[in-house]
Amino acid sequence: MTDSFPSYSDTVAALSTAPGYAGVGVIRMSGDCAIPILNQVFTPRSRTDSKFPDRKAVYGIFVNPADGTKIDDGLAVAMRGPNSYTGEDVVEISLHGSPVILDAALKAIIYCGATPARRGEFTRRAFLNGKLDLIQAEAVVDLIMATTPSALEEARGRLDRRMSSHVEEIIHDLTDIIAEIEVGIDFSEDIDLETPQMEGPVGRVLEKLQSLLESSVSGRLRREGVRVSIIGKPNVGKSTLFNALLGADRMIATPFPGTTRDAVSERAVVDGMTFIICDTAGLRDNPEPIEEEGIRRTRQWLESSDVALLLVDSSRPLDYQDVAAYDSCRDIFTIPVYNKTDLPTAKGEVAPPWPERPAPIKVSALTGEGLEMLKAALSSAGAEILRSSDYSTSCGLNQRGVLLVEAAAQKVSVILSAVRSGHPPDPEILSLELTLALKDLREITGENIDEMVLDRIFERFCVGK
Ligand SMILES: Nc1nc2c(ncn2[C@@H]2O[C@H](COP(=O)(O)OP(=O)(O)OP(=O)(O)O)[C@@H](O)[C@H]2O)c(=O)[nH]1
Ligand SMILES: [Mg+2]
Repeated sequence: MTDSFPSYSDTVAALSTAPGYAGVGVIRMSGDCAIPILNQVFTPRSRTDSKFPDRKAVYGIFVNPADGTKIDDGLAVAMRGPNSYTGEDVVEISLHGSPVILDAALKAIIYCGATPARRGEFTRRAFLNGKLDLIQAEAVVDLIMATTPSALEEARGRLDRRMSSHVEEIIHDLTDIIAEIEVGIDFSEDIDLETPQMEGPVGRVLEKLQSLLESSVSGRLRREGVRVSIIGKPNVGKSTLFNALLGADRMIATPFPGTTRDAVSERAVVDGMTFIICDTAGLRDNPEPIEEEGIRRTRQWLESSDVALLLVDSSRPLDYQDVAAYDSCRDIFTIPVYNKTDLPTAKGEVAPPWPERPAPIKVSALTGEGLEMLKAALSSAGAEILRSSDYSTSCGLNQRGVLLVEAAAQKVSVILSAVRSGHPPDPEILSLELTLALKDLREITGENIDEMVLDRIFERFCVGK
């Protein structure tokens, strides 16, 4: 490329509104050449606006720079960096929301040298230019994708740095502790590194990490919904109940035990609350290989569930397989459900292993009888779980953040045990281990983050954000 033909490749452009017909469509550009390109494609109606005053909507004509023909009329706003979303010069042009107009306008901008933006490119640039940390950048996509007011509020909290400030506080505390140990190493002849002095600060860091994990459970519940698994031995009617709760014929239900081979989940709103309901493979002894894999997946789902609906067939005697299925739900909020109440009730071979109260819910997944009772039980269980996880106040880290906090907490907890045991490792080792925990935490906010991890994060975004 010659000097007379500047490289515009750092300037990106994309349609920022959803594709399709609409009242208005917005094209966004970011980069050094955003305003020079605007000058080429957009002619302000008033001469006083010819320099595109900062953050002022300017009315004018969008022209095709190749032949000077008019594409549309609309509004353009220039936001000069660093005071813009990306930190660079940003331009937003609002035109009539016709896919033909917007396509022609975008082509004209690319003709002038801009590059089509990749998914999440604007937010990625905002992150790289220090306008947002990674927690906030990830909140942007959750804000856009929120399906309930409560998920929206949770994402808004993260975008407003409510979560970032907690993580930064712990980073700060940990940095202080490491600095103190380092001073001890440098002046080890003069200063005696007393372990009891470390126990308090390290213990407080661990407490803060643990409370971050707790609030992240609540954040996840608000963002994604309460996770419910339908559990039981084969043929008790799990898939039929799953379909009834969803109000859709989603899963195959047959009289043959072992019909469902995989765990399948769907989102359902019950009494205004979002649930992710999972139909699972029936739990039984001696399954054949495909079923065995299904059962492994069932158990995996169950581990991350908030509620288990333990289903039994009330027309058949309760047996040890029902008891074993109930045992699998030991650590989870479990609602026993007697299905097939439209058929005569059979006498059990074994006593029910669950408590008598609250009484199990009786339903017929086939006729729909009792379904309202079950939905009410589900929504009150959901409300209880949200309440116990501090529903009202918190926002939480996503799975990436949770894994990193868990990794940091693991390292800090090993050190705390060693310090408490009275046999702490050498100060050099202590410092090294705490520095590794610090690195985990810094990765949450995006310091020193790997390019590939960034690619994965921004893949979730739409083009134009
Ligand atoms: N009478 C009656 N039959 C039911 C009811 N619920 C399910 N069934 C029948 O029971 C059989 C098994 O139902 P499924 O929903 O496939 O049972 P499942 O628990 O998903 O079975 P697996 O996927 O094999 O573990 C089917 O023939 C259903 O029509 C019910 O409430 N009443
Ligand atoms: Mg099934």
